[in-house]
Amino acid sequence: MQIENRVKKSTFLKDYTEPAYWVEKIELKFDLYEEYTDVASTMQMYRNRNVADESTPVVLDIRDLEIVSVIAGDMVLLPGEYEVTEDQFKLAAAPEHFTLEIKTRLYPQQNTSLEGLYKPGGMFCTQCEAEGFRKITPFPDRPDVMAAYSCIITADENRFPVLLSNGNRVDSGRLEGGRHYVKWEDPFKKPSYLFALVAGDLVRIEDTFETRSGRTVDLHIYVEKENIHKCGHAMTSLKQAMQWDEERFDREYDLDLYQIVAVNDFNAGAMENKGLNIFNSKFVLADYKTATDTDFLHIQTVIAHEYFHNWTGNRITLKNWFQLSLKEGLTVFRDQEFTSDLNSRGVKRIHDVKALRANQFPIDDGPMVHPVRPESYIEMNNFYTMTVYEKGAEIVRMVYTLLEREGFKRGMNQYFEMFDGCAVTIEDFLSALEKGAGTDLSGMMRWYTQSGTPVVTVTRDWDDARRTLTLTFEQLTPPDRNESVKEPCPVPVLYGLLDRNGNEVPGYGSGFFLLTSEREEIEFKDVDPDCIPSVFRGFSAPVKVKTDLSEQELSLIMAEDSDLFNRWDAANRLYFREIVRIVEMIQNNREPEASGFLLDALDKLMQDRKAQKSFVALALTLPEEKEIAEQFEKVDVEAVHKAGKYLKKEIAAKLEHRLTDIIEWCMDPDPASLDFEDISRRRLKNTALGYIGALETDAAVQEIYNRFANCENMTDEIAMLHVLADIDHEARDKALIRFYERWNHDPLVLDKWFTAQAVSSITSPEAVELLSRHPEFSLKNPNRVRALPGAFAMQNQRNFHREDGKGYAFISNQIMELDRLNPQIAARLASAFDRRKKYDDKRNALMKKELEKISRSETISKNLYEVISRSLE
Ligand code: B3K
Ligand code: ZN
Repeated sequence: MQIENRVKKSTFLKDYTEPAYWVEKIELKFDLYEEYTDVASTMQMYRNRNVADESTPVVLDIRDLEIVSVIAGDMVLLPGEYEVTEDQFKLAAAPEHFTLEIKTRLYPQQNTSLEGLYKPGGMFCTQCEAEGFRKITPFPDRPDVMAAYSCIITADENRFPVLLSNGNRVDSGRLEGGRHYVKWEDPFKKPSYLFALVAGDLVRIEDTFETRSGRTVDLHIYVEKENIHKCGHAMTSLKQAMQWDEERFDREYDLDLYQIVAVNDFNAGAMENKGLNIFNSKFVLADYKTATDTDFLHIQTVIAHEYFHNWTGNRITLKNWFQLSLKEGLTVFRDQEFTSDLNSRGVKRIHDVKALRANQFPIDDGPMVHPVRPESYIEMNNFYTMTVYEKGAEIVRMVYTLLEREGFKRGMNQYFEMFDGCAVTIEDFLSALEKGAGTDLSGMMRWYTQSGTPVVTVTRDWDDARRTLTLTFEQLTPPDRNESVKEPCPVPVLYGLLDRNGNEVPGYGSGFFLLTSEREEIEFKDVDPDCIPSVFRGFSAPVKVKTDLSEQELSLIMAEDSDLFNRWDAANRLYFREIVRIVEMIQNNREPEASGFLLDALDKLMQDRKAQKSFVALALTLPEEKEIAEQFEKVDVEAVHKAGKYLKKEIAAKLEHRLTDIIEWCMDPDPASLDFEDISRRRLKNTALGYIGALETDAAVQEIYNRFANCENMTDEIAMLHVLADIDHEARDKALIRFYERWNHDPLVLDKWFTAQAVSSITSPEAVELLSRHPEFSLKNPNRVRALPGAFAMQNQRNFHREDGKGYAFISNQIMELDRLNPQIAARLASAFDRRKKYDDKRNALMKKELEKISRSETISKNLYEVISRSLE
């Protein structure tokens, strides 16, 4: 019964109250040893008179902590003089100002949750967001308590020559017994989730950045010795981000030192600790032999994202965790803009929307549905979601559209001015923008508080006499567990109008209108009857759009629209329609057949030499099976797989000559170059080769294998491996063995080897289970979990959902084992079952059985409990 309560306790936004005591200053001392770590924390605290008086107890958060001693003021307290429960440390009362000194003993080498202080490999590091600081020392571990930190670290000098924390290094020296110490002081007050410590035998690359006011900032990136040659791209990205933030947002860096450390075992992508970012090594380390173009782009984005947090998150932080999107949605928007400015805006937009539709829209339709600002949580870490991050960024983007570039900039400057050094709410953010820009944003708050994806239906009416086209927009958000009736949201619509040849109809080039109610109309006067509306250009709102456009009209938009996003979107819609049609043919035992109009449209696209190559690659990419699954009320797993495979092969067979031309067109990019044109060449060439591979003839397989064996960089090598891994041919094994032998010394590349197999449509549950017993597989490394069971459950529709339920059983066993080690990652993996209701009764029942099995575990973590119990509701 006790376990039940432990995991069921929710925290509600409506219950928020200010903290009873503030922490002015905290001095930390860490003595790191092989078997344990001693932590001494001395806090200067004072009462918050708004909410507390002399009888108010001091309550600090704790988790899994061994308390060694407590001194309050000058008094050593005996254990009976303070109270320790499972999650709280309590003093009955305290004077208005007081000092509290608490010593704890930690066992970082046993900490497999990778939260708090832990010891991956031979180093020590911390991860405190969201609530990990309480695993280090008792503290009001909430983002609105901002304190000044200092930190002394002592450790063996040989084993841990590098000792890092936030802020500035102010002192260091030798100690007895081969030990040494370093003292750090952070001049900026911060919440506990931004505290960080690193100790290890690391090397660094160094650079400097001169800020626009003329200060020199030292930039250090720390890695393990063998990776020193792989940090250059991360450093370049950091400097690009620093410069961009000065130019676009007037934001300068505020300390004299910026440090990044790469860690192999890391739950998230990276962490924006003040002055000491800790990164998953995947988002730091890269050279062209071991990292793909996509990896390079991700590094640029994540480095920038964490850097941008220095202002949006650190200088201005959150009043409570419910406001998470205030920093994450806004910072994702900023990193998207950065990437768009540096690379291709249109291509970036397509990638982002594709990811949002594939991964966020399904959350809104599943058991974890929550508003961008959630109302409650059991485990905060479960709310680091695409909804909070990416949908949050879409809301900021809509605000940006409404205020336009200059208004938005004024609004942001107002926000920085008003709230620097404060812990604030999303309402504060919107009101600062309103004030700065002088534009009313009322209504936008609904996007944060109401869950679900609005569906906007656009219909056309033609009035012959008036030569007027009327577009009617209707919005409806389906009810969910949060609200049974949804209110309309303000939906910005960017649109244009094309004539029958695909030219913009003059006067309607960059139309904008704001849909605020359930139903509104716009009129196009004095136009031709066959003009075609192109709506939601650039995906101007995170909604599902339904239109009455015909295949021919979509083909024209795909070929001619001036908006790159809508060109891609039209192609994507054509694919969906086509595959749904083919699925129905298969279900009715009819011979599948691809439509002429689609082949014609693709034929044309493949000959478009004016188009950007990355765009062509995206427009030629068929939707993944999990995206296709979303098109159906109930998914027919095998038919979807067959339809996708058939269509790809048919396109390849009918347009092989065009594909060959494309490969020719994309010849010889410099294998080491990250120039956008070179990246685009590789992308398009590999997309075309994916089609060639789909032919599955001996000649095609041979060609792919030859290319695989002669690759000069990882982008090409892994692309060819994925093609081969999906073909039942002896070349598949040969390639997998070759790749393994070549790369098994490099953990990040080995992850790719696991993933290539995990996502292959011919990797059975039995095969993936066997891989999970590979000596190189470990549940202790989150990247490896994401690479194998994660990739299998999320991206291998056909085999995860195999009819006999073996895929489900494998994943649920992994989840249960993982939950004992790392609850955060276990809960992530458990979301694989979230689409349960999309599948037939038999599969649904099999998934339910696994969920019930997991839910019966007596040691279930609250992370996992929250996800599983919602799934079972
Ligand atoms: N703020 C961190 C994520 C922390 C995850 C905690 N479970 C990285 C980021 O979003 O920038
Ligand atoms: Zn972030």
